[in-house]
Amino acid sequence: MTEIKKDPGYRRIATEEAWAPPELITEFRRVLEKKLINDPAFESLWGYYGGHPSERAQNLLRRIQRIDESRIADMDATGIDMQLLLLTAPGVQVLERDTAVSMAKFSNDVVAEAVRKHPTRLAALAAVAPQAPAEAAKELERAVKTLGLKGAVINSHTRGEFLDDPKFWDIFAAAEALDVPVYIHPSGPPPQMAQPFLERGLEGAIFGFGVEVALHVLRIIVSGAFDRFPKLKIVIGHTGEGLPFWLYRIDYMHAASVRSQRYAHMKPLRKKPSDYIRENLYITNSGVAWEPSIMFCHKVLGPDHVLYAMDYPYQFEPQEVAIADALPMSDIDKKKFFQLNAEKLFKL
Ligand code: 1DF
Ligand code: MN
Repeated sequence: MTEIKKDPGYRRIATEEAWAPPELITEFRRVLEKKLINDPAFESLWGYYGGHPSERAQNLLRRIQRIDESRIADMDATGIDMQLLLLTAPGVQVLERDTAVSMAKFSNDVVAEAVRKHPTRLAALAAVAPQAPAEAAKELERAVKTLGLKGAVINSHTRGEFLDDPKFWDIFAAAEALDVPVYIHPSGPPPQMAQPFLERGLEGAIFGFGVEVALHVLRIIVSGAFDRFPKLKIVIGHTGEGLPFWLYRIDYMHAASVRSQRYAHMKPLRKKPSDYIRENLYITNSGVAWEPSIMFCHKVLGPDHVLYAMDYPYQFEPQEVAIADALPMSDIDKKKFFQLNAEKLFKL
């Protein structure tokens, strides 16, 4: 095994680490068995992790349900000082409204208890059910104020609907008022988008996840949500799901589209799309232990908006910690990347 440096001069805080209570896995299986939802990408994802005999699926299923000493042991073995826990995709968002609301509360209570037992090693984001926006906003407030959770995780689209729809904006209003971020974590593309991905097995983390989140964030930007909620902070993983690479073209084409009045529904924004990406967006390197991609994001978004993440247990590769340690950043920027940005953004 690769040597992982002890005392590198920063705490390694991993910010997109997945967990799921057994009760949620049971719900996933029920939704699949009873065909309660039309979502082929979800069927592919949890049809696999929920029961495939392969070593990858079995290890995943075991590890993801544990938020106890065995998880801490995996963290110790890989030099991770703290994990920020996110309810795994698609979270409660594939459940019926009332079940989703109660499963979100239940999960938040369970994860808060684990954090209480290991306050220096674990922190968590709150699950919310966008199916019920007003309840979601209330649950976020409860989770932050009474449970000490650090923001919200939303596993991207909810039954094919995206957060740029103002019907969801109670959630943004609550996050802004509480001064906590919303982490938009991927799930598979919704049915109206999934077919061409499914035909080649590309709907999951290999590509479909990233395309769907990038689309989701861009929808939020052009909707004007950040003009309505200028202090709203959104976090996305996987080195920004490709978005930083597109900024020049998005700015140019957005300005051209608005100026030419090509789209009646594309309204002028107060700022350029890239301004919102630099100011309102934070990105993590979850699942991407690759210098060119991380350093590109670092250059485009600046040293204060790029954070470390591992994506445990989906991507539990000890040598990737050594790769991140070796990134060509100044000492202070590396400390920001691994520790200080996470402490500030999530108030750890
Ligand atoms: C996978 C990857 C699954 C990530 C995930 O949650 C996930 C995967 C269901 O490899 O199937 O969070 N990821 O973030 O890269
Ligand atoms: Mn993930």
